[in-house]
Amino acid sequence: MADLSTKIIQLLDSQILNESYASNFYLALSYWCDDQGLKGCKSFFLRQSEEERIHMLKIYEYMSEMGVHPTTPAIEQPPMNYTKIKEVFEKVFEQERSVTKAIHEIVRVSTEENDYSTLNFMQWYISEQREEEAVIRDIIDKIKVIGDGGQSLYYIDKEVDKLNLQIQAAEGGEEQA
Ligand code: OFO
Repeated sequence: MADLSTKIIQLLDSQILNESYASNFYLALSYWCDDQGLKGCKSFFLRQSEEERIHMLKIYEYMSEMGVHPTTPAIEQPPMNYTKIKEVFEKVFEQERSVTKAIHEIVRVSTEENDYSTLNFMQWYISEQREEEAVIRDIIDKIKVIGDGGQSLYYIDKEVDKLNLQIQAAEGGEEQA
């Protein structure tokens, strides 16, 4: 017997789709960056793609623990072509904002339904989204300062690669803790 309401099941299924789409979207961006010679950005999006897959799997596990069979969704093809790196990060920001909105909706409905398990489960996603949005906002701010034409791309890629190292170091620290 399921311990979740029909409405919450629908929202979690749809969140599985959001996370899967995000994973594919970042995978596509990773190889767009590869094509542009932006190796730092490529690694950034590849790691992000893997993280989104983990976010998706966490929802599968939660639903399963609650006695629900999650729906594996069909995923729409993400856009493949961009003109500028700034456009890429702006699209990423838009994407993250829409995921944040979807997460807040799950929190709103679980509060309304007194579904404390889902409310508790979603707390991790709230912090994760806040951190992701802050990272992307920071990159967009840097691009605004550096510019995104010609040689600026080299410096943008270097900045994103610095960020890769910081994230890697922070994740290493988390694993050891
Ligand atoms: Fe799943 O963390 Fe963003 O979308």
